[in-house]
Amino acid sequence: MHPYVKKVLAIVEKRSPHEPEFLQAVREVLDSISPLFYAHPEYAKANILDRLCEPERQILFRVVWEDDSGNVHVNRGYRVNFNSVLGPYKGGLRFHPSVNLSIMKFLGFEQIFKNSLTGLYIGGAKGGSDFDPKGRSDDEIMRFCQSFMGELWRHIGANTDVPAGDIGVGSREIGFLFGYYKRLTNRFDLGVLTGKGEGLGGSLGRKQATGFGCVYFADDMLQVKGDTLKGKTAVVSGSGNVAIYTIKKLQDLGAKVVTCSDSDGYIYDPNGIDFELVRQLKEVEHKRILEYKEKHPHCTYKPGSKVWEIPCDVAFPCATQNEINLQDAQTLIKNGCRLVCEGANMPTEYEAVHLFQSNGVLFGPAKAANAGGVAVSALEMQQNAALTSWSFDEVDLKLRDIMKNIHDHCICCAEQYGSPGNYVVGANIAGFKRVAHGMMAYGII
Ligand code: NDP
Ligand code: 2IT
Repeated sequence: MHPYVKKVLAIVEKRSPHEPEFLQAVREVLDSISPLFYAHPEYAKANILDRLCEPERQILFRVVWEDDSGNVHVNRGYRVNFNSVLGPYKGGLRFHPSVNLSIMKFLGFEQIFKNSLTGLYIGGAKGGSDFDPKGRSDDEIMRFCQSFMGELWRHIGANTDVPAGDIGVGSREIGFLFGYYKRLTNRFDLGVLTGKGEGLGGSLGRKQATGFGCVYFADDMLQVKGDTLKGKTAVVSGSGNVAIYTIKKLQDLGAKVVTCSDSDGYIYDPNGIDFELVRQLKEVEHKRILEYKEKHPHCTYKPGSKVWEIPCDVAFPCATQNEINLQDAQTLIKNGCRLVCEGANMPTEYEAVHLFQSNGVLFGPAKAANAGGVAVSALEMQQNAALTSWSFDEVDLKLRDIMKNIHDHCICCAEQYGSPGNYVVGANIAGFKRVAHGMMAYGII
């Protein structure tokens, strides 16, 4: 590792010793961009890395809300404005009981490079709360969202910070958040949030974008090897927004998807997952994946286990961080898996990534492979700014193009900096270079 990069890593470790997810994300990026610092001594002189690893602003706030029985609850709200060099802060909101500052910072840090890779004008941010939406009524969700926005509104804006969805936040929550923002500010600022509903300023294709984009990226990786997804057996984890549309596009391109999951367990359907049923159960009815078995009794439901034990050709982790550990990676490799493409953010532990790469498994890292979601969010911002809306096909074509550009850019940077075929190195260097260029141009701020 370049001595300057090593020095900054030690500073970050000292500054944030109790933030394991954040440190994991920083280590992975710093490790792979290290070669760049031999070619660009000016980056070290301007102390670019230390500046990049410290968020520009971190907002923490109390969220008080009342449940349907009149009990009063307190949660913690977060918004980490990580970097605004390339545009307004941009990134999702996560509502999940595991949310803490380390997770917010890892997600915000990753978002900087992901957003840079899209080639669009968006900075990096993340936010959310340790609120657990599971089992809550629509009214409770609404009251929570209103209380959350009761503080967040003063920090966001179409040219300042534009939140969107993530785990536990979909178009229902974005609707409640937007409605309350409008009421508080007396402004109909469509561009203040993305992932809005259809006909309500949301872009067609946003809902599908992360999953579709992830499969487009996998398709591009296979194409380089003269292969396709047709006829491949795929395992997908999760059954939320990203998983659902990853399954859909995999099926469209001729792969057979045999699994999906939630945090309770997984479904193995040897006949191929019934996409429409998963969509209905999870996107519309907000139910547990266990109910899939009621409609398809031939399938297997395995509680408390991970999908990675099912043999496959290609694997798509689409649930959450660190869901593939070293042992899962060994199992996948032993069973013949040839490609892993990350729909979720940092779903693969560091050692597992290296195991995949050293065993010749094609590995598509999250910040490149799942950038389709935020890219279409930026397209939503463009449509809102122009008070127009594009057709689904128009958005999907743009998404296809953006994913191909990201893929090619990764390949190109990996090759240029001595790691041909290494998409992790390619994505980190390509994402970093654009941000560093902006930071150098804007001076010491
Ligand atoms: P959803 O809330 O729609 O779905 C999340 C899915 O992952 C659910 O099936 C959920 O199961 C499962 N899950 C969540 N946490 C855990 C956990 N700790 N252990 C096991 N399973 C878990 O979220 P998304 O589909 O939007 O997000 C999934 C991943 O994709 C996240 O990593 C997110 O950051 C990333 N992502 C999302 C984008 C988007 O546009 N939405 C864009 C880019 C990345 P359960 O219901 O039991 O909690
Ligand atoms: O991780 C992500 O890229 C997202 N959750 C989407 C962010 C966005 O602003 O659309």
